[in-house]
Amino acid sequence: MNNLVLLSGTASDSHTWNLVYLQLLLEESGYRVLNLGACVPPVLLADECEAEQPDLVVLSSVNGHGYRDGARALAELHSRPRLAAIPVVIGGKLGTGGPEPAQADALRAAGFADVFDDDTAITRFQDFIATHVLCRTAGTVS
Ligand code: B12
Repeated sequence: MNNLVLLSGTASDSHTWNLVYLQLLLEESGYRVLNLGACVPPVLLADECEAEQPDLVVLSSVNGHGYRDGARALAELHSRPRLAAIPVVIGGKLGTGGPEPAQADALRAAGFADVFDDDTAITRFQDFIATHVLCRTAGTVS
């Protein structure tokens, strides 16, 4: 059975083509994808993660509120012991003024496995899923 990726928009974000793009990219890379769609509140996101136990959670936001929405989503996920080991990443246009490295580092410090918010996002994300997710399943990465 292929690895399952749970893909979701953030609570305030109504954009959907970013999610379609990422779903296709992940499926073409061999992953199963559960796409929750846009405007997903943290509690619903965490409920779905508890039910599905995905190998990776991918959050996407392009409306400019991603740094803030992402932090709230992660806080809910990490408040639940059964989700503690599942890596969570976020990417897109997370602020309104372009990439903000300090904000991205704050999200990493809060517990995101990585943050993809600049021109290298897709390339770095492809490297991430090829190594981290497959290695985690094989038991070589905690
Ligand atoms: C189409 C569009 C809309 C449509 C959305 C239709 C739909 N079904 O999705 C409509 C008209 C509804 C819309 C609404 C709004 N929009 Co709009 N929209 C766009 C637009 C023109 C294109 C977005 C798009 O579909 N791109 C195609 C997809 C495939 O690309 P993408 O979204 O950029 O995602 C790429 C990357 O960001 C990255 N990526 C995204 N997520 C992730 C996650 C990971 C993990 C990784 C690795 C990569 C990644 O990968 C994708 C492929 O490269 C952009 C401007 C632009 N040219 O980008 C503005 C834009 C995103 N919108 C914007 C805004 C402000 C809004 C509104 C708030 C406007 C308003 N005042 O109402 C609302 C949103 C309300 C809300 N609650 O969210 C701003 C966001 C500002 C910012 N972040 O700096 C933008 C950038 C326009 C601008 N220049 O100001 N929008």
